[in-house]
Amino acid sequence: MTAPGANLRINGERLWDSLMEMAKIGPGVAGGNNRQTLTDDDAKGRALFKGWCEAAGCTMGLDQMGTMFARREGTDPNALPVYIGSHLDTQPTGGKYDGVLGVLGGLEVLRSMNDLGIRTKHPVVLTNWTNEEGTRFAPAMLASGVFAGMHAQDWAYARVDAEGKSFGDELARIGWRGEEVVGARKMHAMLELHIEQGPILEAEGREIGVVTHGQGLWWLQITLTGKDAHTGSTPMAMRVNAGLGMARVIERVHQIAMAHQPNAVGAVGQANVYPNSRNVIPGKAVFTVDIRSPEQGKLDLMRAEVERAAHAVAAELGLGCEIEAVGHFDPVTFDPGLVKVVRGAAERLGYSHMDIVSGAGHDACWINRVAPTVMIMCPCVDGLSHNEAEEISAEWAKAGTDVLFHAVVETAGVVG
Ligand code: HGY
Ligand code: MN
Ligand code: MN
Repeated sequence: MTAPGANLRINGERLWDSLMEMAKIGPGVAGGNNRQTLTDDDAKGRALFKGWCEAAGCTMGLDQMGTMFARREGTDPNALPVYIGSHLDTQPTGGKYDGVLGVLGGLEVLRSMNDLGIRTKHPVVLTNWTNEEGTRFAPAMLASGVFAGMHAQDWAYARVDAEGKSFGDELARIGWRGEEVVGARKMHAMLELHIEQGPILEAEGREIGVVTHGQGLWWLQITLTGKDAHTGSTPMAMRVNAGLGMARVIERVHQIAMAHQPNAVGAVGQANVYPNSRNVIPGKAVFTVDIRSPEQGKLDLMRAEVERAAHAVAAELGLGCEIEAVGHFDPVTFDPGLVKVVRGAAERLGYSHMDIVSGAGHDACWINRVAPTVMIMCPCVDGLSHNEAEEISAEWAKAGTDVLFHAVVETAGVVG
């Protein structure tokens, strides 16, 4: 398809206003957002997004995982649509742009196409994927995973949060469970705009990341069981301390990731000890190991080493040890043809750019299994994300959305 002219640009101010408007819903305590999936705030954000899409002339779809689809017609109704979008759910201490830039940047593309009277052969569908973050209901990218056939829908509905509420019940409670069969939609292509969530683009002074690959990931939930006992009167030799075991495993995870540098990361972000009382030796510890690498062999080796280390620590301390894989996807190679389109768009628009591997997981990582897919990234300040202080510049937001605009128009094919 022919590439659009360099003068084709989005309305950066309107985009920024929409980002700030959405940020008012589910505010955090330090300037960011706490709009976790399937909460009342998520429902409010969905309603605002739906109103904006309808005002832009889109027809709305909703599937059984609550994923929202806003369709802008093309001249050929039978042509498979070009999908754009990301997610509106946030971490509990999330930023204003993680996921949201991809959704509202996509909306800005539709608004700009309307302003400029652009008609495309393929329809364009803007998507809000349910539960990308996976923090309330593990794993991450849950709805896009069901869409790509990686998870059964019943399994997804049965996922529970820390209060024992199930995904399926909460989706019904907020009134956003649709009728569409998940995954029935077929795609011509999928393009996701997202902030980098890392320091590379800013450090290199580049405005655009052309995402060629994505890291693979394992989330391993480890449960160590020992014996509750008095922290004062129990002799050290008699203790069966699950908290100590967790501490040793956390250290081993760090050492394993460091031993596989470069291109390996590992940490424990979620950890609970029980009964979590100041003067009780923890009889149980439950924590999730997050390890990632763009290299399949390294990723699988790290998983084996973490599991071996956990069992060794458990044996040293006389603890029970159960390990459950609660999240996984292999390293991703995005569509080379779409990567070329994105790179060409950045070039044509005069934005500095570089190829990059996504450190974070995204819905695009799953959709890449069922359609040609690519990602576009913009920098974020100090590479900080999953932190309420997450920040981007309006210029970076505009640059990423301009590139998305060009890549969408080229992929969907301008008519007339
Ligand atoms: O975990 C991730 O990489 C994504 O932010 N859900
Ligand atoms: Mn995200
Ligand atoms: Mn995130």
